[in-house]
Amino acid sequence: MATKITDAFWRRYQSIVKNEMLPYQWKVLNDEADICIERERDDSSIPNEKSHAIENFKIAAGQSAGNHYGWVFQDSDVYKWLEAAAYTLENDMDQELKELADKVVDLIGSAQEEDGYLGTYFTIEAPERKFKRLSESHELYCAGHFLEAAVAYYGATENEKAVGMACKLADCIDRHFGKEEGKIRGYDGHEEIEIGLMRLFHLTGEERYLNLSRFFLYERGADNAFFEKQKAEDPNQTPLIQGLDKFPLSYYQVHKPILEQDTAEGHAVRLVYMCTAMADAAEASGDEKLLNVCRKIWRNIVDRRMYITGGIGSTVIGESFTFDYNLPNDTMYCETCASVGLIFFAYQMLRNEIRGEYGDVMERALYNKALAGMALDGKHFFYVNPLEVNPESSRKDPGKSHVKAVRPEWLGCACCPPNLARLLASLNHYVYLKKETTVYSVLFMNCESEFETEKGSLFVRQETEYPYKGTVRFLLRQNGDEELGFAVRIPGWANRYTVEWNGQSVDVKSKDGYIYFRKRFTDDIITLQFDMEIEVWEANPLVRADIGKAAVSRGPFVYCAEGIDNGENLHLLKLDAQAGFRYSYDAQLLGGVGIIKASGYRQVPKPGALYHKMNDLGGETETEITLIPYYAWANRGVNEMRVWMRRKDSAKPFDIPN
Ligand code: FUB
Ligand code: ZN
Repeated sequence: MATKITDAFWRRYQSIVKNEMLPYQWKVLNDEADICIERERDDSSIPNEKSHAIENFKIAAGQSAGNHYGWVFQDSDVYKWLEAAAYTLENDMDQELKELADKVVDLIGSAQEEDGYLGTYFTIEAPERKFKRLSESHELYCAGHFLEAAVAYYGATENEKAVGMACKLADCIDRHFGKEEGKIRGYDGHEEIEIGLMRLFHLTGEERYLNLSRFFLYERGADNAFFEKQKAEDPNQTPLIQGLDKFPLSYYQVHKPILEQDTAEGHAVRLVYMCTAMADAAEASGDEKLLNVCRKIWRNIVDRRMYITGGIGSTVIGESFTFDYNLPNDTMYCETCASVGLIFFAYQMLRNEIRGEYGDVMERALYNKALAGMALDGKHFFYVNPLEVNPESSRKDPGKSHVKAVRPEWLGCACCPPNLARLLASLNHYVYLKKETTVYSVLFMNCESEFETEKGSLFVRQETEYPYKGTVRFLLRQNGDEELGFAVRIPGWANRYTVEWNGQSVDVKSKDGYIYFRKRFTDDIITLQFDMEIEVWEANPLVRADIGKAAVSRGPFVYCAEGIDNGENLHLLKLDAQAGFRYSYDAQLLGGVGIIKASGYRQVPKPGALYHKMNDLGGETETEITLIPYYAWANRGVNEMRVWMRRKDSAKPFDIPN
């Protein structure tokens, strides 16, 4: 499958990746950027003097002297950078970037040990501790990221060196882990190797990598005393990551055997990476049991534990899920990496079963949460993505030190910026999905694609003004005489839509969020018109944090109010959802955004006492409320922000269903 994105909205992001993110991140990884690296929360154990990531490789390779610096998983920043560079080269070959990336591959190769082992911390500081403290070591997590980068690099450049190194590393892991006598029967504290092995399996067809990925998944929670035993046996009792051992087993998704897990527990990134690999392995091996686990966890996330922005992770403690309907807006975590992982999980689910809701969640997380992870300049990043911020609270409330009001230049733990870079650069891999002789559209954007099927090739040109207007046109042309399938996702937010086949209106019923065509396509045009209206949302009343509040969206974008447009104390604003909205596109604002103006009221507090008798609270003045897309917030200085607004009207009473 080859898709070339031509879309103005997304090409802008991809050119930011190429021209801003990659060069900037390269400087940071080389400690050449004159920046302030912020700790992601008030915790003095977070290393924030420098990145040192490239220097760690040089030291491990014997090209430089010194000690390892940074997290034990600092290598993964380099691997994600390389993966983003690979997708960027796939989109637009660039000799200079390719030479730089080749050098990075060479450097990683020089740091790889003879037996295939790769991990600068352990090579430099603690060779005797290799694979001995997996709850904290992130050795397999980093390995997984390298495998992903190597596969992407091969895809872009056909450079076999990186894949050769990846196979050597995977073989090293295969020699050390497994059920056989003398091997380690365990798993990493942070899932990721499972994804990397699946990618390597898809590229090479080597069944051992699929089996190893399945081994790691199935071992999770099979012996949940594994970490404890390893720790007890480790002659060196110094932790690799301070404080990690205080978390419960669910933090690592090892509290139960994998097939018994049915809710989203623990560290959010870990969970969605695990689910991504499970869904991939389920499809590759026809494992219905594994797929059922994915389905249950998916339902739990989407129906009870996901923010309207596509963010996940309700607490800073363990960067974790908490419990059903617990979605606080101002203390949550919603790590950027977690939404990136949710997009991966959703796409793998869609590969297993064609249901529009998977594409809907991809779209929600992509246009809102993921994009919010980065400033419009591509050089400032959020790790944590709040739905409500009061900058004074962030400054003065120690419980909110993780809730930043503006994006830092870099973070002590820099997992998110390169993760976002690799997602944006690889978007062409997520626009469609091909299964047998049918192509399914997943995301809407201008692009051209060529798909090879067993029954000939299919060319598809997609034309749209998405994300601002709801018309999407597909031009389809095939080679070969047999019928091919083409299916289009109907976005969950579209209340109404029309379909035309070569200019004639047709009545096509959707099934699980998709409409289907099976034809011999000869320059045929399918035109869909989704009604892109402004929608007002309420949360399930069990979400305590959102009761009496409303959120506004239009098309794929969730909106928010910022202080710069609406004045201070956004909590005093009440949205009058009945009074209608005004929408306009402002090309000059925030790189071009659709603005929503709403009618509302501002409560005017009565000065004086802290408490008043009811009905003696002061008055309200009419006001216009300005809303901007959530992803664009915090690009105009330090600012209050909120997604969920108090509602002026309470909704009409609902009839209680029989
Ligand atoms: O542990 C590696 C990465 O660092 C995780 O995925 C992020 O949540 C951050 O903790
Ligand atoms: Zn992250």
